[in-house]
Amino acid sequence: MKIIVIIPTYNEKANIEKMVPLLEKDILPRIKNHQMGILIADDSSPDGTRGVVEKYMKEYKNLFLLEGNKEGLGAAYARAMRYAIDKLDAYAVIEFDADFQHDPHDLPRLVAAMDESYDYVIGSRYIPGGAIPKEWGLHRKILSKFGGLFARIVWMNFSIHDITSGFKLTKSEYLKKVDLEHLYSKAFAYKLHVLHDVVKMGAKVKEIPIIFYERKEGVSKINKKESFESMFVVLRLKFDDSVRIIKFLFVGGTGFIVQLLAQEGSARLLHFPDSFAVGIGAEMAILSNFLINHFWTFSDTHHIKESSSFWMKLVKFNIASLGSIIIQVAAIWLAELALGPNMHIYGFMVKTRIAILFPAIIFLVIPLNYIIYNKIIWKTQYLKKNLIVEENRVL
Ligand SMILES: Nc1nc2c(ncn2[C@@H]2O[C@H](COP(=O)(O)OP(=O)(O)O)[C@@H](O)[C@H]2O)c(=O)[nH]1
Ligand SMILES: [Mg+2]
Repeated sequence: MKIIVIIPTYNEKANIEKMVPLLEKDILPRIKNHQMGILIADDSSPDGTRGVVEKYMKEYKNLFLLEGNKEGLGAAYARAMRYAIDKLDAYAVIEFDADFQHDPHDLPRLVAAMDESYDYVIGSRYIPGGAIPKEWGLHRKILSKFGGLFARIVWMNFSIHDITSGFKLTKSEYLKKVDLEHLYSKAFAYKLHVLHDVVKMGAKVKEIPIIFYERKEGVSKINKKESFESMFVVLRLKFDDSVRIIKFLFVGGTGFIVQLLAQEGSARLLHFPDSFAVGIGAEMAILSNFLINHFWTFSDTHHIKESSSFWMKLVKFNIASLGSIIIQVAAIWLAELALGPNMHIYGFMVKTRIAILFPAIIFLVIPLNYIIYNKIIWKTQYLKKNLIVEENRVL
């Protein structure tokens, strides 16, 4: 398979002068079962990095250069990844720094992990055997650790220990489905976006320990404002993931209003008996909730062939709604049995049926409905699978 090591450079002449021959003569030949290549993504470095690369290109036929304007690390990587996939036909790409902070001797270990059938291999500083530079002060150590911790907490993903590592291998099959041209950051935080998307697609991830060294030549291009941008990117991605649940909650709110309007309308204007009006109100709310959820909250699921027809979904939705009523009745019945018809909360006497209604809806009805809608009615679990099937057809 063809694997391209992408090295972004900005004023890395001294480093690239040593790095290219080391990789070409010593490291890459050790990887015998793959066709290895190097793509330097240089942003017109004023120090003449380009000249060095062009000199080496005469000697090494698997060395490529992609020039661009300086927009940031993420922009350089996005451009280089696209080039590696489309023009160089890469099966996988490796993200790798020019400045020897990543040990070139670790490259074969990343590839070996891919050969073990992993799709996304992360060189990790924060698992046993990995390390960050001893020379770093406490401030820098905390900052480095905090960025990743923030993402892990917001995304509730604790299975990956080094989210901000810049040394990793990604199979193109996954990278192709990432919208590289619209990443939320053109700078350092691009890597959070790519990781988020690749993991969400269900890539098999492996972390291998790496030691991250102190930079020896040249200067770091990272600045403080990037930490804030990273947090913003993490939150924006979380928001994207939460859009469905936000819509779902909103629809629930509109259902309440529809119920009230239909109930009062049929009682006051049409003079239906009260109990009948309540029934009409409830069914109207169920109907409107179903329609808005079907055509808005879950509109991206219509092509899923594993799911049932529109009418069957409506039937299931009604059954689920009936289930919600039963849960509420049962919760109140049990609470009254245990606590009596009245409760004392902070010295106030409250009817048990009122005190229990809110927690029952928030902790039982809403989560349960959300799960039923996703798993049983609109079957969102098939979205990921269908996406991959579609992709294969196009290829
Ligand atoms: N092409 C390109 N490369 C960049 C840019 N910013 C950083 N790099 C390269 O990305 C790698 C990592 O950057 P560095 O400044 O060392 O980040 P740090 O290790 O986090 O301090 C190095 O090889 C840099 O030359 C950029 O804007 N464009
Ligand atoms: Mg560096």
